[in-house]
Amino acid sequence: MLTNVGFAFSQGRITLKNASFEENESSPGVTPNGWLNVGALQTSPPDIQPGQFEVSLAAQHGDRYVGLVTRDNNTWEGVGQVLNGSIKKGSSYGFSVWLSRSNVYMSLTPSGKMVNFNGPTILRIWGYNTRTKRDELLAESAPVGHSKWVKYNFVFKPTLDDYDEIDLMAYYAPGSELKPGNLLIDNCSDIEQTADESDTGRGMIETPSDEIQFANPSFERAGRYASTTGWFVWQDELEASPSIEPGHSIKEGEKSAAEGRFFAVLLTDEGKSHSISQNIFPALKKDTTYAVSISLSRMKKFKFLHSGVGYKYHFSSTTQVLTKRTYASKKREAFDDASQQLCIWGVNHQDSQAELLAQSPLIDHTEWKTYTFHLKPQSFDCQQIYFSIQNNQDKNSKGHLLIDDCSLIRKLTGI
Ligand SMILES: [Ca+2]
Ligand SMILES: [Ca+2]
Repeated sequence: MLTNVGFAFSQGRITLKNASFEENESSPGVTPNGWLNVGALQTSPPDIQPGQFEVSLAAQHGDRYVGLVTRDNNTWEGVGQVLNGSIKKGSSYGFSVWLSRSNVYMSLTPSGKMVNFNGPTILRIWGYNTRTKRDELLAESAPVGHSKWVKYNFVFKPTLDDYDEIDLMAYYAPGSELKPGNLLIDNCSDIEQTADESDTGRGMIETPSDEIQFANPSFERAGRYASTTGWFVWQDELEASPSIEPGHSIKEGEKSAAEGRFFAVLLTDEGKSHSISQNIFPALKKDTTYAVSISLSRMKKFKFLHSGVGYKYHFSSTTQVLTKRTYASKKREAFDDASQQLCIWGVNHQDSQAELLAQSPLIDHTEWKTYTFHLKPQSFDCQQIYFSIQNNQDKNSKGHLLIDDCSLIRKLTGI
């Protein structure tokens, strides 16, 4: 009797190799030791995190974890492992894993655009029989939209075959098909046979409260123009392009940043305004109040440099195309005849409408000051935020505003 119990126990528990992804150094495009790369052919393997693509979340267990992405060309990453044993048709198994999503995962799309792979994903767990080549989707998680580690518990029961390999795959969360996303995985449990056959297939989670993080919130990512640095840019028929300073129109040492070294400059001219925007995740919810802080300043004199090469942008909610234009010669043009205010807009992607969520006062100071804004969408959820500038008393004025150091967007409760 005792022997039988012991036998059943050893049959019923499978320990994964390198289950916490500790055996490799942090590195882009590395298949973890003991695992297989089961992503699409001719695409890069997963990443050992943190430290790659601006992912900074500390490991849930040990020092490292694996990062998987979903791409805009219908491919996604995954890791698989041939098991030391197999999971049996008709038996139930318990398995847990810690999952998260990084708010920032800056990388190139297959077509070469630098974007933030921060969309939500789900984890799909597949069983695979290396002999019969049969596979089966054993379980999938709820959407992983949070940026903290959450333990997901799964119970699964193979129905078609026995499986001696399991594959952990990132896949688009419902409604986020073809969105660049990421899934962080750490600390896989043993796979353990269980008598519990309830709730087969779907992970159970507690959703933590969340904060929304801008990519490149302080404009420190190197790049001459904002568009290559995690922000979308719209120049509204202005001849000039929004710039990152110092280094373009402002000389090094002429104006220090509020935080770090660099800041962004928006211009306005006769009611046309530059704007910079980002898709955010999770979306701002209608009738919910959020707070964000942003540092603002201006220059007494500001002359934009139209240099020998400029860029013109075509813009949509998710993509941006730059075309180069060449100026005959360098010229400087003043954009400093009136103070400007920052406008913060929320955009709903389904109906492409924007709602003005908050405005600063007119910024007439040349030192940096931090303003805290309350954002409460009244009309719809907002998947995108953009900043523009104006002077509401002098709409035709020609001016500029310096922006730096955007905080996390925090949900406020009780308001
Ligand atoms: Ca780990
Ligand atoms: Ca900065």
